[in-house]
Amino acid sequence: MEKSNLDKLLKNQRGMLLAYDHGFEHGPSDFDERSVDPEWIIKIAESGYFTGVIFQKGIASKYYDPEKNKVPLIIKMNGKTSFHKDEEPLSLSNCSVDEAVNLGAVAIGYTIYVGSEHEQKMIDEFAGIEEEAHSKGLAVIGWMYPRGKKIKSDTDKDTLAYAARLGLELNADAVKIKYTGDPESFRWVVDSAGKTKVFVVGGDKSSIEEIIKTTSEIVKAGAVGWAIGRNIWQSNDPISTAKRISKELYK
Ligand code: FBP
Repeated sequence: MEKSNLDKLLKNQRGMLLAYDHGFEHGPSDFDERSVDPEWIIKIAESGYFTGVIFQKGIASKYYDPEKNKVPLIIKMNGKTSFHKDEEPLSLSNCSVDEAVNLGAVAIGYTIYVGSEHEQKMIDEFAGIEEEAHSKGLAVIGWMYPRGKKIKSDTDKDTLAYAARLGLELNADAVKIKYTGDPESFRWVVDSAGKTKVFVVGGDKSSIEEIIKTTSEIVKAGAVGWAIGRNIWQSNDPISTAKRISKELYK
């Protein structure tokens, strides 16, 4: 059986990953003067409430020090800019597994736009990365995002269950996926992922009450926790927001 480093990203079988690859995916428009600085994000990630932090290689290389920083690193391997808002997205790798290892990563992340007409290219690239990452002791997380004109709704229960199942079929240790909106339907998504753990995507900024409510629902449905960005570092007080979410997650 392949060894996985996913346990390094979990505490009591729950986890909260701080996502910060938005400068690549959306551009700096998601940031303000405080959150544009990766040093500030590392401070939030090191607050004790996060079990991992997600960076593209450039931020990791210039800001993350594996000797000093305690929060485990996940390197996001692929990405695309928002200039290509085409209906059939494609995202390809810009980093090697060896580079992720050298940067101090315990895991890699890779987006597959499930349903896109370019899906197969991402599946093929993911397969090679998965094999190499596992052979080098890294955990593998699939960002399983249904997109493209074949996808009617990216929060549909059966569509998300299919995307989660694809993560299991491709040997991801965890998937990062959207919430369906209710715990009963999300339970089917989690069940479909089998032994592949489920992290939920934070999404656009919403109220803290909404995030706390969703936290209790996703835990009830069997997810391990969040991979969350904007709802943390766009909040007025990111560390106390993280503390409140973490309290609910570990209840
Ligand atoms: P958020 O919690 O801010 O939604 O971050 C999760 C994430 O998956 C990021 O890793 C990524 O940059 C972004 O959302 C992609 O969002 P989208 O593809 O919807 O534009």
